[in-house]
Amino acid sequence: MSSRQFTVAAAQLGPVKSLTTPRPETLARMIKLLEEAALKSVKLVVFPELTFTTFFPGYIIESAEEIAKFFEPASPAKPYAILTSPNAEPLIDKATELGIDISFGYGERWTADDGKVTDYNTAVYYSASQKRCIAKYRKIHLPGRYEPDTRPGVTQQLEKRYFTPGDLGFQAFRVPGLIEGALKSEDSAALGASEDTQGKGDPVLGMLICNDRRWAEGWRCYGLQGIELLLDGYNTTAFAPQYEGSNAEQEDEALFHHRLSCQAGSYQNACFSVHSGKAGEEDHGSLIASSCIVDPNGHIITESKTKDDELVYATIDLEKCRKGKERVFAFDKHRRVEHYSRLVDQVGVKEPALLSR
Ligand code: CDV
Repeated sequence: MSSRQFTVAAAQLGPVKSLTTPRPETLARMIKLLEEAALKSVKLVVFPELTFTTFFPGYIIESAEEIAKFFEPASPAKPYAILTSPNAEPLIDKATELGIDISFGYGERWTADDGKVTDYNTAVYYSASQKRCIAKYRKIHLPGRYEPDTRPGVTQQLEKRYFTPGDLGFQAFRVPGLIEGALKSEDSAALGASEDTQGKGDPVLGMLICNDRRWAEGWRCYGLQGIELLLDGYNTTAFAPQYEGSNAEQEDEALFHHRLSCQAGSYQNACFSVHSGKAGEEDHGSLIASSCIVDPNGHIITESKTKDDELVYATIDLEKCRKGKERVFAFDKHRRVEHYSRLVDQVGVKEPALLSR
């Protein structure tokens, strides 16, 4: 094994049926997947967006008290209070016992020091070797709408109602303990100033959540930090009665766009990526499966075969990121930032002026 190899997994979950599905039931399923991961020598397991519950933004929930049940409290004094929440602690304990890092999604209710409360769609990275969370990401691209669609029988997508866009940006982070012999800052200080340390340290990771994977901007922010492995959890609608096409046609198209986004993002930023979905029929609607692991050439190495709980795993070699990073996507050689200002100065589309007759 090259020194930059380790085994990663997407822990796909089948449906979490309803708003009242008992939490311990779902936790037990997650722990079972972790135990399976241990048998396969997996070092990192990625769970879906809003892992612990049904996809609650698919429902119209009127009562503030009911909504609160889907959020975990956090604050500057306790940014990772999720670790000791009864809704998550048994999973954390199991990850620590098995020595497996995990990332998972949940609704985060953040109370700032001035008392302001903000709700986010959040994912964290828990390092088993450090026994703590070493990174947090808050979903930036929130799809759907604020006001429910009032047409009878439609599938709702109300993320703009329940969440505020994330405020943490796309911050890559290094993960200790995954690779033996990774270059550390002390070693690098002893090297000559001209020695290239890129691709030699502890792995560089980043997180996205569901809809974010469709936006090249987030991927590139990570690409510019040398990302080697991107983690992404999702709940993606397979079909909805208000959209055109049969259910099968819509699902095929949803799967095509899911794969296209994951494969393009990995290729264009020369990184591996793990995509972990919640799949199947929940009470609000139907979700695609196809949890997958993608290599830096954009190939899907492995993909789920069911819409149930399923561990999708592969051994990856981060050395394989070097080719793309040093040739086609050697950013330092080929990017032309003098032409990219529109990307940050403009949000919506401005077409060129109309032509005259
Ligand atoms: N949870 C999501 O972000 N879902 C969106 C759907 C609504 C399109 C997604 O991009 O997969």
